[in-house]
Amino acid sequence: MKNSMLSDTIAAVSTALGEGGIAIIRVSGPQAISQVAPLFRSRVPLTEAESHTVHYGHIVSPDNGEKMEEVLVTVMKGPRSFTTEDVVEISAHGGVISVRRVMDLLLQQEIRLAEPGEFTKRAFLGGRIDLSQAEAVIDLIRSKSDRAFSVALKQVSGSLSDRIHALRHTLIEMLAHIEVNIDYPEHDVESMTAEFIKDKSSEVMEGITKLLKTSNEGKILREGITTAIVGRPNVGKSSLLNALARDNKAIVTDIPGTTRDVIEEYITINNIPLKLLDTAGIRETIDVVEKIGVERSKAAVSDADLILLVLNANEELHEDELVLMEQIHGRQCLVIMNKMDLPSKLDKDKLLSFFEQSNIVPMSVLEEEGLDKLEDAISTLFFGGKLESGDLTYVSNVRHIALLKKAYNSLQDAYDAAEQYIPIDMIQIDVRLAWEQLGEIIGDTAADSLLDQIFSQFCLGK
Ligand SMILES: Nc1nc2c(ncn2[C@@H]2O[C@H](COP(=O)(O)OP(=O)(O)OP(=O)(O)O)[C@@H](O)[C@H]2O)c(=O)[nH]1
Ligand SMILES: [Mg+2]
Repeated sequence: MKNSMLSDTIAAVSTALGEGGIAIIRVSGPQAISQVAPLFRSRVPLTEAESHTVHYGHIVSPDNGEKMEEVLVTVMKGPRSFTTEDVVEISAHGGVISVRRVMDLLLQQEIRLAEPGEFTKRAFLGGRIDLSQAEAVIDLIRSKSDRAFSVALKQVSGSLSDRIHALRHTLIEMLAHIEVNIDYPEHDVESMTAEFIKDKSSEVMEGITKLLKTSNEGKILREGITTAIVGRPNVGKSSLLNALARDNKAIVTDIPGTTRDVIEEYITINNIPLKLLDTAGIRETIDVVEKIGVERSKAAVSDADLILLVLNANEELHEDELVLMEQIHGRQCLVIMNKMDLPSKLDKDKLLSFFEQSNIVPMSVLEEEGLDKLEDAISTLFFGGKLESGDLTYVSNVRHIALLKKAYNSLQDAYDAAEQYIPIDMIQIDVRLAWEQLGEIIGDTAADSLLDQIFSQFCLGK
């Protein structure tokens, strides 16, 4: 059924549009080779080319044989191709006209423009990758740090799929046991079956819990830690942003109230991606623009995953700072005692009544002192410093997380039912549900609308 939809041939430019070294146009479908052949002139006709070979030649107009572009064409016959169908990849000169000429000719054949993600969708429908692997391809493209890329690469290779398969395997065992039980109730010792169901449900629930535990870290790796730098005017917030970003992104002056708007910058610290937000210094003000800025600072604080509260060590704690400290109490935050190059006037005991010693970082941004300590404190806070070692399987996709939770709940229901000796065919429903919910992660039991929604997130030509 699925395959009848795939009989047409699709084409798209798979490289970024604009000028570049080369542009690659990808064509896929059961007829791809015979449909591109009339447009390609080379020593070996495309229809006689062996799989996985590259051919030099020209794209020609099929009407008059005029040479339209000079290209290299790669032939990959299915199922040993990305889409599992016959694939022809045309490497052309990387220019707008070149790409348009080739695409125009292709689209005059029985070839249509691919939808975003359609190549990957065919790889999925062809059974080459499952849904969680396809989704990891999107993550690969969007990765903002080396670490996030490695995690996505592992998922593309099937690390998450393997875990899901293992869990589902246990559920199938349970279902088989239950089935026998329903068919041959005379063989059953009721209490033994209940024990079996409880054991196996717990086992799978444990597996799910382990995966869910990785989800926080996974989300951070994927989306970055939203980090708000806040404090009173002139304490050195913009200086800190510049130091962490190693760039003069924000304006720094000795005039309090320099920063009026939220400034964003993406950085990575020990491979952890951070979205840094420099904000306007918080104080009472009658300046209309600054007032709006202060409001935005407060909004940034409430949305942040991490708050860096910057204080000027050369001044005593200000009333506004005490209010801020009250507000951020209990949140993930680090206190930066800046300007340590100047004599300290800060009441450290007062600080310690709000924050742990380990969350207070003395610094002098001006003299570049303490930056390493701050970076270490951030990685410890989020990954306990253990980021470099360990397994790279993280669940970060919200869809996967939601399904894992649902499957967990279904199994909890099965467990509770077994405990209460509820009839076995009722328990069967819960176990089957969990099996389906886990299956949806890898696309084994996914609706078409879901597939469309997922693949439409891809770029054209992927
Ligand atoms: N002595 C000393 N001066 C610093 C240090 N860090 C920043 N400054 C100076 O403090 C002044 C204010 O720095 P900014 O980074 O603009 O401060 P801010 O917190 O962004 O200020 P607003 O944008 O007004 O809220 C500048 O003159 C900086 O050079 C430091 O560690 N030691
Ligand atoms: Mg500033």
